[in-house]
Order: sequence, then C-alpha cells, then structure tokens
Amino acid sequence: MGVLNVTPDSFSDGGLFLDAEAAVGHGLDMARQGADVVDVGGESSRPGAEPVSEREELRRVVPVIEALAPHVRVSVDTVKRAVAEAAVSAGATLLNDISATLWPVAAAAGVGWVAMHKQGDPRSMQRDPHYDDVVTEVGAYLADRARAAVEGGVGEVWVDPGIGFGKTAAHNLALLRHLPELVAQGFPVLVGTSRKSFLGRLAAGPDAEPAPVTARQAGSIATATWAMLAGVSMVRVHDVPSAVEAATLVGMPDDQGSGSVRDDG
Ligand code: HH2
Repeated sequence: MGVLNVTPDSFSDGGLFLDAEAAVGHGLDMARQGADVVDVGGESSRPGAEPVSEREELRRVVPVIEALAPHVRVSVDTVKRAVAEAAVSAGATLLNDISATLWPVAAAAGVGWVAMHKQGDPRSMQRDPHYDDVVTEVGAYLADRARAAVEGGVGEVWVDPGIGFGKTAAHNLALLRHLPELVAQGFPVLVGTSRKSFLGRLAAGPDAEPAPVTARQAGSIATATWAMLAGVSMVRVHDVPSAVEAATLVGMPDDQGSGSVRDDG
C-alpha cells in the first residue's frame, strides 16, 4: 500500500501532493512501481495535527480518487463517514479507518475495511500513552472490531495495530515483535511503520536528536521486512520500490539451488 497524502501538513510528505495533478501523478507512479493499493488521505493524523473540515477533505481527495481508481485499487484514509461515502462513489474500494468505527459504511457499500487501533486522538495521543499489556489490549480490541464488522456484513476486514498512534517506541517494538500473534487471530494484517518518529529516535545521532524523516529509510524498510516475515499481508509505505523489492525477496521460493538457473549467490 503506497501512501498518498493530499495534505499540507503530513509529517513526511506534507505539501508535496496538495495539488491534484501532482497527487495523481505520484499515485500512478506508485502503481507502476508495484503498489497494489494507493491510500489517499486528505487529513493528517500525525501527533498534534489539527482536524480539517469535511468540505476541505472532500475537495482534496475526491478528484484524486476519481483519477486513480480506473488504474489502481484505491483506499481512502479517513475517519469521516461522508468522506468515506464520497470516496466509494469516486471509486475507492477499501476504507482505511484509523477510528475503527466506519464498518457500517463498508457494509452498506460492499467495500473492504481496515480497522486500526489507536489510543486517544492525534492532538494528544503521544502525551503519555499507557497500557498494562499493549500486545494483549491491541489484539483484543482489533479482534472485537473485526468480528463486529464481519457480523455486520463486511466481506473484507483488515486489522492494523496502529504503530505510533498513542504508543511509545517500546510499545511499537512490542507490537512488531508479537505480530505473529495478531496474524494468528485470522484477519489479514496491515502494518504502517514508514518514516515514523520511533524510527527517528532509534536512529538518533550522537547528539541524541531524532533522525529526520529523510534519514528513516533503513528503519522503514527493516520494519516492513520484519512485518512481512511475521506474516502480515500488507505494509503501508511511502517508498514503494524498496518495499516491493523486500516483498519479492521475502516471497522468493527457496529451491535449495536445485533449479536450472545459474546461481551466483
Ligand atoms: N499511519 C498514518 C496514517 N494512516 N493508516 C493505517 N491503517 N495505518 C497506519 O499506520 C497509518 C494510517 C500516519 O502516516 P502518514 O499518512 O504518512 O502521515 P500523516 O498522518 O501525517 O498524513
């Protein structure tokens, strides 16, 4: 899943694709690079982000979805019911729902739905996140939401532990380490670590300053590969070519050198 933020303030690509033409061009590029889904968002959910009006969010995402949907599967990253409905009318077939509440829209429209876990809202979620047992609590929450959606008639339900959404670096790492348990619950899992700030802190320089967004590439691809090896079915990334390369590597058959193709290691 390639990220396409049609926003002025997203934490890593804010302002780059605010113009619809630039956004569509980048979406088509990601499709050509091998993204199976392009995730179009018109409201940043980074820590501290201010909400945008429904009207503005619609203005940002609908034309972009209309232009992309004939060429690639489109998901819409929104928590607003009206935006989700308009996005589906414009051609989106997956609701990427960080509020984990919009499954009735998905059920009514016959599209897929992603339930993501978060603690708190973007304005305050990183202030003091607390869990007794983050892995168990996130897993139980997602299983509950996913079952409700299935019972409510959604045919395609994804779950996402919501890396960075009301979580410390330790919480994020615990969730990554225990991904196989989430996968074992039986719903396909989506994970998004791309360029997130815990990677900046892990890669801090000698001055202890977190590495900037542009220096989080190694952590992004390492964690995406880690997630794939743990059995997740989709990773949400800004850098599609690297993720496709990693997915190809992870999915390569191990023929133990018995094939006819010359193997130079
Ligand atoms: N992360 C972000 C936004 N949407 N959706 C899912 N399902 N999982 C995630 O981890 C996730 C998400 C935050 O990243 P980004 O879109 O790059 O930034 P911003 O929220 O600032 O637009």
